Amino acid sequence: MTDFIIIGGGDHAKVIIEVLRAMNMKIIGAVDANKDQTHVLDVPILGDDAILPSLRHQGVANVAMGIGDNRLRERLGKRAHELGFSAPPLIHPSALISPSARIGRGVVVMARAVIGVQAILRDMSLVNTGAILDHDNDLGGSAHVAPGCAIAGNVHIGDRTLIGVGSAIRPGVRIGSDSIIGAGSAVVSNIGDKQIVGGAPARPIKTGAQ
Ligand code: JB2
Repeated sequence: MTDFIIIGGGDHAKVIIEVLRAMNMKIIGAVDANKDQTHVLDVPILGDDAILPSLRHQGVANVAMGIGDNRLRERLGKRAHELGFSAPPLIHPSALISPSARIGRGVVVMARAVIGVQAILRDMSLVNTGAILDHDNDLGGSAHVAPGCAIAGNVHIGDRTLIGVGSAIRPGVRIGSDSIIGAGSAVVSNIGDKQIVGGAPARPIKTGAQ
């Protein structure tokens, strides 16, 4: 059984705990910035990020990123990498992953998600519960596709972009980095970097504000 430390002890960490258990992985504990917190579900909080070097020194090899915020997940994932931790992809057993998909370091694919042929999930990206990414998608590093999204084929999504819950994206659309697609959007044309859009069809809400 492979040992994991979870980085983060909030709501996303709870979901990660269940993915790890469904994969039959062993959880040593979690680290969280909130020193007053003792547990996330029944998993003990061992301390804050300052204890990561000693955990690595003690032989703990793997981290699971229990942080939903894309920028924070990216930053803490890089730090864990620098400390020598591995971040194996976490794929819930009920997810359907094409054998030709490329899955990066620290990627998480939640329950009932579907990843199509020759899709690319870059490092630390997150495909949440029941989301569909069809063939030839390219999901950027630390990007997040929220629950129930339907992403058609050949869509490119940039680094750290959030696709809000239940959104739909037309085939071949390109979405830049650091953008937010609001919940329930229908994206039918390209979206640039650092855009915040919403609605059907999706239109700018505000720009450059992230
Ligand atoms: O630097 C940090 C740090 N900063 C905040 N290091 C560590 N180790 N932990 C940090 N945190 C902790 O992340 C906070 O103290 C808090 O316990 C946790 C964030 O918890 P929260 O429940 O606010 O968010 P989340 O990231 O677990 O979940 C969000 O994203 C998910 C994708 C929520 O919006 C969920 O609903 C969503 N499903």
